[in-house]
Amino acid sequence: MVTTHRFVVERVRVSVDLVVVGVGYVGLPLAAAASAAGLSVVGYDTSPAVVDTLRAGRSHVLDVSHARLKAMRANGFTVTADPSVLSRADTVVICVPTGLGPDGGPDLSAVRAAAATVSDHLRPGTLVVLESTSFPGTTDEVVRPVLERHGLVAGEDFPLGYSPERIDPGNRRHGVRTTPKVVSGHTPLCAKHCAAFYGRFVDTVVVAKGTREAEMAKLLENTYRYVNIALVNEIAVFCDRLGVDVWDVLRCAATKPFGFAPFTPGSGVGGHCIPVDPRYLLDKARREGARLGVVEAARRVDAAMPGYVAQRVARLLADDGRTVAGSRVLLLGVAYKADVPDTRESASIRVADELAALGARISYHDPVAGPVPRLGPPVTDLDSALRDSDATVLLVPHGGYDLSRLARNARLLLDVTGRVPGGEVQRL
Ligand code: SAJ
Repeated sequence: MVTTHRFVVERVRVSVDLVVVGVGYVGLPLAAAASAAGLSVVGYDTSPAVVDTLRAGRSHVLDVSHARLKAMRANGFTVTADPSVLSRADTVVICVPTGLGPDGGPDLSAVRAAAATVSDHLRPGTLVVLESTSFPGTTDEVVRPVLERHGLVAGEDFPLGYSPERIDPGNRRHGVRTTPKVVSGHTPLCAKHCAAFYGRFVDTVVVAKGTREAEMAKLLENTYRYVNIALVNEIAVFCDRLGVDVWDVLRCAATKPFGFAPFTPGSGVGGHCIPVDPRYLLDKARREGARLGVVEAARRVDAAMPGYVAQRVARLLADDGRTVAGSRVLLLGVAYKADVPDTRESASIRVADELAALGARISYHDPVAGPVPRLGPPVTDLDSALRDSDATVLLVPHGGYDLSRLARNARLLLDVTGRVPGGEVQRL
């Protein structure tokens, strides 16, 4: 008699140390740091373009080079659009965008969708961490109910935490491993799990009292920048009225070795964090019936800066006997900050709108950021554009600009950045 042995092979679940949900400018550097520390990491993203780009070995994130991505892949890093990988995760970190909705308020749709996908594949014991920036209560009141919708209970069946991202795009000095990481948990035990996880690849872990403290800490960090940028912008406008050189004021003030953090005036605050996060704070305050007067005032100052820059251009042209209407104005820099190829919420675009409303004929150049569709194609020949323009405005001090050359070749130059050498240059 032939005995057939039927081996019942339990599907061996090969666990993954970390699944990052959303491999963008926050998720990919996180994955890179964990991978470099030897963790097995999988990136999960709903964008086929992101998955295909990374699978082709190309990084779409400034702070993760192709070489670093290659090293990650050599360490076993893979990317997928298949959420079933989440069922094999020991830890899931959600790094999806939290922007503004059409009403100007918080848009948590990506966070909700990510939490729903995680909940569909959540296993008992999996640590789930939210990194996306949002108002206090998001982890507990928005994410937790979604994760629990199939019956698992946070703090009992799985640990739940919040740890704000602190990625500074383009910052070569501070990365994920070397930037202190604030962590928190739904319960003290959740916080311990969260701290132990990040402690595997981050040098310094700081445990907050709870998820709301960690959420608020992040909003404070960025709103602090927003308010102080508004302060120096307000001082810059006042100095202009007084005939005081605000750049020399800032140079002198910055010598104070304590109690003063230098900020620079400009055309306004751009990017997907600093102009957005204070709106999350203001929305939370509104819903709680509270007023944040300092933050509201900063918003008014920031909103006025593009118009102020446009007025300064008009003044520059008027001193040259020209009106803005019909003048050719060249804008240098449409990225939201220097040396970052990103135009989201760029104040430069708001300056373009203000100048166009005054009748100026706008052209623009940016050596780093791609074209801005609604401004038309950028100029490619900078020298001829400088010669052909009635006025040039340096809005973003990209490292690739030869500032002395700009001063020599521009007919009229307004330097919003305070970087162009030479006493005769008009500055903000
Ligand atoms: N800006 C000024 N004056 C300043 C500093 C900045 O006008 O003195 C403008 C910039 O031009 C830019 C905007 O503000 O348009 C934001 O600049 P940022 O340097 O804060 O850069 P982000 O938004 O790319 O990154 C910030 C992080 N930056 C720093 O801490 C230096 C940090 O606040 C957060 O980790 C990150 O946002 C985030 O993701 O929250």
